[in-house]
Amino acid sequence: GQRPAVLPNGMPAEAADRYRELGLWTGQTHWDLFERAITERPEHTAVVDRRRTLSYRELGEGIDRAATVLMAAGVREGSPVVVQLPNSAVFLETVGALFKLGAVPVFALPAHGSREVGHFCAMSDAVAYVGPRRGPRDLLAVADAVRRDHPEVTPVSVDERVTDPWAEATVAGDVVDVPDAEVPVTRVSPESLAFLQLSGGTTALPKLIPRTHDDYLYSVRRSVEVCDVRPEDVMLVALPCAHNFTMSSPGILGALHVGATIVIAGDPSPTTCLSAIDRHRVTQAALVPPLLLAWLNSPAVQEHDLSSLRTLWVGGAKLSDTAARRVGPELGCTLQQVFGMAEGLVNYTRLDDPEDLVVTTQGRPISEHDELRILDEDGREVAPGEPGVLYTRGPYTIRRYHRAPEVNARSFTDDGFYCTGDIVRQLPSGHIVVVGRDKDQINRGGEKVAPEAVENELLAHPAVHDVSVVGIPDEVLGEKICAYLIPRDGHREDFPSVTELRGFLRERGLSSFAVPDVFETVTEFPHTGVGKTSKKDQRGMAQPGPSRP
Ligand code: J2J
Repeated sequence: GQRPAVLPNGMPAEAADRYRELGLWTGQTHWDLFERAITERPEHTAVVDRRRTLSYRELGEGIDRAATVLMAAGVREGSPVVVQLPNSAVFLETVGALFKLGAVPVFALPAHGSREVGHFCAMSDAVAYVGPRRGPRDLLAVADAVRRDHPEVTPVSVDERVTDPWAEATVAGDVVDVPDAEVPVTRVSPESLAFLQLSGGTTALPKLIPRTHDDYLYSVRRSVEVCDVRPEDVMLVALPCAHNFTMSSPGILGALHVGATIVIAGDPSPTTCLSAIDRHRVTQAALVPPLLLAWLNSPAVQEHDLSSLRTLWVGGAKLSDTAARRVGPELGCTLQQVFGMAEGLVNYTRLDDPEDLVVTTQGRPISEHDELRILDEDGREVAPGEPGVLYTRGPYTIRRYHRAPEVNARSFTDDGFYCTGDIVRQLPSGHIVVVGRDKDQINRGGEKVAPEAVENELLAHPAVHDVSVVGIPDEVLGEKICAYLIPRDGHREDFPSVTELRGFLRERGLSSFAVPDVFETVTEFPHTGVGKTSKKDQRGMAQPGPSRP
């Protein structure tokens, strides 16, 4: 067909041409990446999870079996498919199969509730939803809700905890016959929509992030170079597979790009992960700051041989200097801080950076073609080294969200810069220090929560008159979620307990990580000069320590 004037990621065709001429975009697709590893390193171990160890050849076979099941669910070229699976080799088989069929994964996290997943189904025009067949109760409830509310979406269920998951997989409740046959490849344009990633909510419902093959794989290849990922490496996956950090920085796709081994931990706990490092001779892992703290403070560090570990990537939320300094001496490996976002821009401290930069900055961009603007409140560039809001544009940063014209108008400038909402300073070396945030978002140890999403659900409770949700400081998480509630008249005495409120939110389909840590009932909210609720004061109210003058 005709080439569109604007690509699915919002980039104009001229920008695409330039990135191709510069050699940044190579025309590679995600299936090409899988295919190359499968054909070039068939006997090398591709993936290890709690139950299965698959060579690249076996991964290829698993992908064909998954593809057969997905075709039975009506998945074809261009079909959006919501994937919500626990961490396991089945996740890789599913995503590989979707790429082989030219279909478009929509990357839900296991913690997303039915409210969010229903939104992903509707916004993407999903034809199928792949979820677990047995297992976590919350996840099964999401699958039930999708079946109930989205009859147009074909449910596919697969149990990652059996040795032959695809033999028992169901499509709309029926087991599918899976012959040992190769499924033909559907070749797609590298400029087409590769998948939809999710934004770390600033709006009540997460936005869908359209990434193309060309743009995303450029960032993966650059991450592989900056992080020195090698074919003999063994990468531990402890964070949710579907998250952008886990997928691409340098992540699962970085490992596949060089044909390395991916070890998927059953859970992120230090006990599980540190013993996996020892047993599988893991060379690298990606963590959010609270997990790094859990690892550092775990007695399991002494019990295991961690000498194989070369690099830890830590990002998703601000890492404290204190924790950063402990990595080298206590875990015997190099720290790379990562400041990234599913919309695009990724920064790393470099492996040969001096210690001071590694512990006090969040790194510098992976590409010399990343354009950064740091602006003050009036939209003017700040003086060098001064803090301001970070705007960015470049070869792998989207210039629009999927089907969200109103949000696009405020999230992107007319010339295509993305407003990150992060307040940063840039050092003469190019390194960035994240100093704050100019967006209504809570970053709970790397998990992004939109206060509005939580407020909307709490307001639906009959005992609640008004609600305001804010992030309050927490030593481990950085921030945790606090809901201030004003009871309705007549409900002050019989106001629901914390347990009841939590249950209410989960039942309404709110994601598990968005459920508040703390509930406070009050009679009124502090106000700003113009009578709006002052979230700033509310954050301060919960803050221990000396009061302001
Ligand atoms: C402070 N804030 C950070 C950091 C992200 C790699 C790593 C992380 C993500 C990610 C990612 C931070 N220090 N080191 O996609 O590829 C906050 C910022 C940012 C937002 C993006 C990747 N690293 N952040 O976390 O899309 O506020 O991506 O804008 O989930 O997380 O969130 P998300």
